[in-house]
Amino acid sequence: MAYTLSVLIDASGRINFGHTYARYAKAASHSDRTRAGHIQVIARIAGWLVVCASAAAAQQQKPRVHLVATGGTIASTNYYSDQGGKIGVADLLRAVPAIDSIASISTEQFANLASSMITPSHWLALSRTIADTLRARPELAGVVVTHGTDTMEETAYFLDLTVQDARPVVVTGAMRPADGIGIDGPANLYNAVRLARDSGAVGRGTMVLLNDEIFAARDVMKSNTVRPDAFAAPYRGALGVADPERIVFHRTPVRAPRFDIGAVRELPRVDIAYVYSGADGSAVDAFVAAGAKGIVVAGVGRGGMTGPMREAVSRALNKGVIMVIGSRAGSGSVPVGAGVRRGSDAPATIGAGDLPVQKARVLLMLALTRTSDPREIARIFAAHQ
Ligand code: DAS
Repeated sequence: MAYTLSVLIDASGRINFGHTYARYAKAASHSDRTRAGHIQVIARIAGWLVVCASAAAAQQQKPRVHLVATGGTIASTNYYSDQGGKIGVADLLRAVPAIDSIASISTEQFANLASSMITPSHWLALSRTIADTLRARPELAGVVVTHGTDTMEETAYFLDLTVQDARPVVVTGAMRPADGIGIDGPANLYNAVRLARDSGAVGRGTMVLLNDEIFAARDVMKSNTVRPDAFAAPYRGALGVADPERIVFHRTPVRAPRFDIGAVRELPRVDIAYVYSGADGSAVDAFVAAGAKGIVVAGVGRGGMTGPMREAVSRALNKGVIMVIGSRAGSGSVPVGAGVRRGSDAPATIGAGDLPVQKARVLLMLALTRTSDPREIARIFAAHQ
């Protein structure tokens, strides 16, 4: 039996239902036809409500992931011109419609900056935002942060050292801009969400995902200026991979107790001094004069220095500045040591272990929020190897 329904809203705003119930169209009385029409409308509304309810239920069953956007190439357009543009978090998501099928995403535009503009104050604020969100939303599976790649490893390590929640924080970005050719941003974002909602990611801390590879925030380094496979963990290797079928973990990262930054308003000044042939001690002296509480030296090989630099380091130690010695080699370790000279209480340099100097700086900044005792700081560095 064919049935046709029409709804007309007249000039006075009254809703009129018109309908034809084919077999009875002629025979049925006007009130019967009206009743049939109303039933039909109610049935349709009920059907629509059922569809909405099941869509909402499906949405609720999907893992929930919170996306915090901070900027970087992934959010940049016209990148290689002097008229660069930016896109916001909604456009980042629009480029990856498939995300909708794997997670229910909430978003936050924390900043829209090149990562060279991200400062230690941003680290503090970002870490607090993530911690607050995780605390307030127990239903979240994890958090994804989009970030410029240039200083991604520093922000990611800071988050790894300060976010206490066991749920994963995944930092991602892109080496190619949002309007580039063969762009990597959408795939990286999609895989980052897959990782953030993966139950195997719980307890692995902050991770960095680009180019299908998963790295511990502690171990990862940007190792190329433009290529999509720019990220590597030269000393310890990747944590796992985002294969098309599943997230695969090869190992669990080393994780020491986190730092509580609840009462920290500002991070202490820590600088990095680079060693090279003929380097004198000017950089170290200048950092001390500028008020550095700690200095990380990017030594040659296993932490070597020129004679004048060694003298500048001794001067800094005598003034109570904490001196951490790493390597500019890019891989390998400088033994941590005890923080004081053997047989005396005179301060000694502390080795960075296998932390790259930019990561040793992050750890030293946080260690200095707890103590300025070199022995204690050496213990903290040892615990984070
Ligand atoms: N635009 C640079 C940055 O913000 C590079 C990048 O994101 O790849 O770090």
